[in-house]
Amino acid sequence: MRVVVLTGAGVSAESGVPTFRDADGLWEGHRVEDVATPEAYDANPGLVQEFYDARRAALKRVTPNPAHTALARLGDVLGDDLLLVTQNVDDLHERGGSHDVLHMHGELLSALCRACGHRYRWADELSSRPPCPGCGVRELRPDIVWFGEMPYEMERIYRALAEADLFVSVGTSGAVYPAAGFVVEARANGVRSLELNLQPSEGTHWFDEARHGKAGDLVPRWVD
Ligand code: BV8
Repeated sequence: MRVVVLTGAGVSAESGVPTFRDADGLWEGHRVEDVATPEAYDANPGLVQEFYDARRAALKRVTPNPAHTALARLGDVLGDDLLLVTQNVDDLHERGGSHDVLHMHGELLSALCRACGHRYRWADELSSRPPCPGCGVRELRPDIVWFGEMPYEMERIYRALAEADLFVSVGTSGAVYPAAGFVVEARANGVRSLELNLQPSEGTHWFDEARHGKAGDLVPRWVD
């Protein structure tokens, strides 16, 4: 069976990673426009760098939860028949045992050179924005897809959505596109869809089935 799973901040919530739009959300203290856009970075690179440095540092204090490890078990069973796409920029899927995770919005543990486009594993000294190891230009930035930027590997995602037997969305509000439109893409291709979320998402009406509760409970029950 070919499965596409999309995860959002809700899959990491029980690990202690703040979500974006819940009461104590991540954007608290920052307007999205102030930190998650290329314009914000150009206007105030220090603020944006601090925002991502803080989230990267917080990764050391969190651990995968049963939702992450259940999705890793699913990957062990399905192999290449599972495409795990995450909107999250944390590394909890990998630390939970998943392989080949598709980070459509980039990763905290990666840096991108705006001059040559090369992506690097993050190292703490990159916070001081040294010259790019590849091209020598001082244009390294967080490897995060900001609003108005094209998410990574969209072709691969749409191809998988067209060929899947099942699309499962876990822990996302359905507030941000193009990820929020994946369920519509699945339906257009006759692919069954399931939502696993704490509460109905903005797109819940598009899903064939929706189960509401904590990812740490719902995902292992669905996988096992
Ligand atoms: C693009 C990285 C085009 C940053 C992020 C009008 C209509 C449609 C679209 C648009 C529009 N105006 C503008 C747009 C486009 C825009 C967009 O969608 N805006 C929205 C606000 C309307 N999208 C973009 O700009 C995208 N790019 O469109 O490019 C283009 C075309 C050609 C060429 C170039 C460009 C890029 C969007 C990516 C932005 N980056 N993240 C960072 O991390 O700092 S977005 C960010 O919010 C997340 O990555 C995530 O993707 C997104 C949604 O967050 P969620 O993960 O869903 O988290 P949220 O808090 O919202 O929800 C958590 C859910 O979990 C809740 O439902 C909650 O109930 C649940 N939950 C909580 N606890 C649990 C739980 N569930 C289970 N268990 C629990 N324990």
